[in-house]
Amino acid sequence: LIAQLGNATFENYVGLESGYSEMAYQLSAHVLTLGYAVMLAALLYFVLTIKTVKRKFRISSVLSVVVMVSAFLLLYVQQQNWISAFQYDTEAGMYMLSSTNPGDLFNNGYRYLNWLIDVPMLLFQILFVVTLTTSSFTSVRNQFWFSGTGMILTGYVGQYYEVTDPTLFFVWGTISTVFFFHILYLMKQVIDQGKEGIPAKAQQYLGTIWTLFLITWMLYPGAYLMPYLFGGFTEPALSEVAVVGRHMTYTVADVGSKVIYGIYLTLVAQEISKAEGYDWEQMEEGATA
Ligand code: RET
Repeated sequence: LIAQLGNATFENYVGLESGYSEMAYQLSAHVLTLGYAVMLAALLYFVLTIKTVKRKFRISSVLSVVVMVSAFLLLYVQQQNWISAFQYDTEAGMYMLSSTNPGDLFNNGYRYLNWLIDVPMLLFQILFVVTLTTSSFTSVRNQFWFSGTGMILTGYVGQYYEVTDPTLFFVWGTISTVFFFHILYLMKQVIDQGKEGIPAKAQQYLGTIWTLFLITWMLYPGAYLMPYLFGGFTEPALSEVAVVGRHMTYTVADVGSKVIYGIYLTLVAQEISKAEGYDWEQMEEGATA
């Protein structure tokens, strides 16, 4: 198989070796579709709520809009990539790697390059909502950018080796994880400083954002490791369950780290706006009275 597929990801190996059952193939296609549909719906939320926060917080909503548009396009392409890479084989009764498809093999690389835009945007976004007390905005922003792109580029290289060279796969994955820990450290500082001097409700929301951040961002390395989580860490499992598991993990992670995170940041900004005398609900009533 390696002679035929080389550095292709394990989704293709499963498609060539055993193929996908109806449920595994369709579930994957549907989960990928759900992913881009949510991004388009949430795009409307971020546009429609922009005036509910004070002007100084609106860049956060704009960054959510940027993330939604880029994620929508990428996840759409990712779904098209899935349905064109595999084809129903009536003899086998399974979806096999397509022999007639002149296009791509399946690859998660679209995601990684999309993260190159989204990860820095998501990290910058919170800096427009919180006020840093001891760190400098420019310094944190540059470190977020440096470690965000470092984490993704090293992971992108590593994912090519998930079947052909487990050692390289784990070495690149480990380098990527060093950058990831640096991001977690910075984010904890940003959130702790941001909690100072804001309304209790907004502090609570920031606490939720930290938990959400920790859980959803950890799902990405989980998805990277998926073939090894099922294969006992020695060799990748060529199993359709692991493939479906990876699609689901990515989709849950994407909705949490981009959409729910953006909504919570809007809630924080609404609370602080209100405390600073900008009450959009009152203003609306005033306007219609
Ligand atoms: C990789 C490689 C393996 C090690 C680690 C990784 C971390 C990825 C993360 C991605 C986050 C992406 C987000 C995208 C939103 O649009 C690259 C999988 C640690 C944390 C939040």
